[in-house]
Amino acid sequence: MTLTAITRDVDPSISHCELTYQSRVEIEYALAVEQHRRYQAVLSEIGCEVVTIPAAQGLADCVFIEDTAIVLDEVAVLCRPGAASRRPEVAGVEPVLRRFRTLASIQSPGTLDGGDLLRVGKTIYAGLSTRSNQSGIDQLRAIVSDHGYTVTAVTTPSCLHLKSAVSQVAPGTLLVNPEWVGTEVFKDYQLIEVDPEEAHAANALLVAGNVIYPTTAFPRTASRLAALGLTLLPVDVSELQKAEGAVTCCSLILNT
Ligand code: CIR
Repeated sequence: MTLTAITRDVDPSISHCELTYQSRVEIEYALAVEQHRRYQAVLSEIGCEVVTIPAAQGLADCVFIEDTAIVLDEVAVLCRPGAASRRPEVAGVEPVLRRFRTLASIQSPGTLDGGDLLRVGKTIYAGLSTRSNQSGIDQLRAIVSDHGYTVTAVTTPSCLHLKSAVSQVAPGTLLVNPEWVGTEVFKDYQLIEVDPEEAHAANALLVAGNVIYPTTAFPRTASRLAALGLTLLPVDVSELQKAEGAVTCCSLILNT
């Protein structure tokens, strides 16, 4: 079994990205590209086959490929992003996913962003957010329940996506910002809280036992993770963070 990481290049229009909670600040395109290359290199170094889709001209947010799909072992579900500007991104991802999986897709009036979907084993936690609505979540449930998955909706009123507030860092262990998501639904997991001074620190990318993480941006939370004995692989995604991006959003990881 191989791990494939599908990524998508940064488009030069990234400065025109969608923004919900943050103010617009200048994004240095060349640095964003360099940081993204380093992110891809880390994925490659830990054994992923990295497949890269060219940027779609003028689609400012296309680097955030996670939002276009959720890929399970049994099926890939093409999302219908909540931001209308992002819906055309899906067309460029579809033919690549088709090489690896049977496809299903979310239809109007449903909206769903992959960033709102946290899969832990056979459970998918789905954020009800400004981007993902009940119809999108219900459609996802109808598609994946045949394959034995449970979909649990989680309200996320204070941040962009569910995975801005919670992500998996080890088997049975989640990294969480309790200010942004209720933790009751996650009570069966070991919960590591972000440092209170690092609100955006709950997004980590767990791949093959390694935690890809912006250690420089979130040193206090990184120390908490390191204290657990987790292997942290540092990446600097400062330019993508200015676009409200993080580490999970820049790849789709699949067993192939
Ligand atoms: C957006 O607002 O859609 C983009 N600027 C950022 C998306 C980040 N996606 C993610 O964390 N899954």
